[in-house]
Amino acid sequence: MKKALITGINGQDGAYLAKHLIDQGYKVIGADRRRVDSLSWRLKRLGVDDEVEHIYLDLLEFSNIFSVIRKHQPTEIYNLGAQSFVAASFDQPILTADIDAIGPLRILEAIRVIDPSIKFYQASTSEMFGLVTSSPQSEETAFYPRSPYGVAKLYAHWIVKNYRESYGIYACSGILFNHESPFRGLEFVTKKITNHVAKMHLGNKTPLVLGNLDAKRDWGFAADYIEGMHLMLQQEQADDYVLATGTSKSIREFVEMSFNFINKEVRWEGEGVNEKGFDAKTNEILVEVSKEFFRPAEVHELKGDYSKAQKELGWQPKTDLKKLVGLMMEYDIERQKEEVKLV
Ligand code: NAP
Ligand code: F7E
Repeated sequence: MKKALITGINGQDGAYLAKHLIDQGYKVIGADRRRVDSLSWRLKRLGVDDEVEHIYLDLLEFSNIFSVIRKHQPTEIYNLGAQSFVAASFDQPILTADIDAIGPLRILEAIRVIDPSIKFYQASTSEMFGLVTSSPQSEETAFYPRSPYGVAKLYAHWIVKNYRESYGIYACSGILFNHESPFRGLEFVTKKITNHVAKMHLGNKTPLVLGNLDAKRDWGFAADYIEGMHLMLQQEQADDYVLATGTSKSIREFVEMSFNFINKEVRWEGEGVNEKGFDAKTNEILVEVSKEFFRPAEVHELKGDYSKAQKELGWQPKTDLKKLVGLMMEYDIERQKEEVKLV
């Protein structure tokens, strides 16, 4: 039986990947750092929490990583654990580097010593392209990270390549562009938007406050992307692959699509931090801009070229942005209704 160890099991991707692997007959060891309370609500919502063997693993602690791998002897390790919020990496750059750059190195060292036949997946990111040098971005595009998060992930990306070339370890990096879902963490812009718009739909009058509305992202659906992660570890040779949709939309457009879902049109007025979004019919203020949510250095535009993954893995995205916004809005409206019932 194949046995997968997933770090970051309680995050968005960890939950979807666990479900996918369990459906494929895997035994899943779900690892996350220790917390006072369990945070496995995503696994519960997907109906697989009881099938996952939960263990503690902190990417900061080598002895912990080493003994977990030696004890459980997984055939595949998916390293999804990370300090994954770009904005927070400017406040905690050293912690981010320790978890996101040295964390994967700790796992690779444990694999090298314990059993180099263990296959390894590293969650690389389009944030490594940062201030892009060409568009769309593929596996061949030069990197230019713009945050401590992007720089840390770039170290991890190269150390994966290095261990593959130096020790023959089957180690892959999936260079994934932004992928979202109803289970996205609340700080990320898509979820912040759909969650707030859902609240406004149910009567909340507080405007949604955002930062840079002009940044553009290539957004896909997380459940599609984790299938690509799994495929990367099933090839004859380990390699790195971009997963993306090949389309790019602004935060402003994502806001408009979310309000459209509740039958509201947004009319924009003003510029920069003075810009506001109004309900085109009622003139109610829907959106405001605050400096608080701008970053010291911004990634202005990302758009991925997933043709290598399509050709070699047979992978392609199945969910377009309109459908994704619909899935997130439906979920958030229902969840807000449940919370209202509890009060
Ligand atoms: P996520 O929801 O933030 O999940 C990350 C998980 O890592 C969380 O459960 C977190 O636990 C855990 N973690 C944090 N610090 C840790 C530590 N020291 N030791 C062990 N676990 C730790 O992220 P995601 O969206 O599922 O993304 C999965 C991976 O893909 C991440 O590595 C991310 O950087 C990368 N990635 C994501 C995207 C995207 O668009 N989603 C795109 C490219 C790459 P806490 O809840 O306790 O913090
Ligand atoms: O920001 C802008 C912000 O935090 C997207 C992570 O999963 O994807 C994610 O990183 C854009 C940025 O995601 C707000 O300035 C405007 O340009 O949703 P985000 P991210 O930074 O792209 C990559 C691929 C990863 O690897 C990361 O782990 O939206 N923006 N206003 C805002 N962003 C946030 N969070 N909040 C705002 O109010």
